[in-house]
Amino acid sequence: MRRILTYGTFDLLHWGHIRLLQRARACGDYLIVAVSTEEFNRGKGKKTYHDFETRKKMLEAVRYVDLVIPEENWEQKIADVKKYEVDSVVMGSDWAGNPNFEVLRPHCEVIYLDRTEGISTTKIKEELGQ
Ligand code: C2G
Repeated sequence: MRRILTYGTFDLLHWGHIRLLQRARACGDYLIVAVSTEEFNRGKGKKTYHDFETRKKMLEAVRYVDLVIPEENWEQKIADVKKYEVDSVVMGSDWAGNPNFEVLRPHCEVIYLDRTEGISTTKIKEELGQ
């Protein structure tokens, strides 16, 4: 059973997120999503519309997602890969080459999938005038 892990904020869940989850799941048989906590987002200077619990519940309702865990810091990824026996970490291409993910290569495969153009949480907020 190939186990896949991905990380993200997944605020205002949209088609770009769903397409990423769909393709990440298709890379294996089991998809784990590590969703960022409020604390971690504050550290990234990110304010989300939905809180952690809501973003977690929304992801758990997505057919491609098998398990949702908290992303609390940048340093947990190697431990996550070992703890959940992950075969591949899959991220969108905006993360391609990022040291936070390249550091995982000795422990698992790292795959970057093309981002879905024309959609982002920021764009949604801007177009809704927030
Ligand atoms: N994504 C995508 N296409 C979009 C928007 C997002 O493929 N139009 C992908 C991103 O590349 C990422 C995932 O969907 O792999 C989640 O995106 P965000 O919620 O914006 O997550 P991010 O802020 O990139 O947080 O430790 C890593 C961070 O937690 C990632």
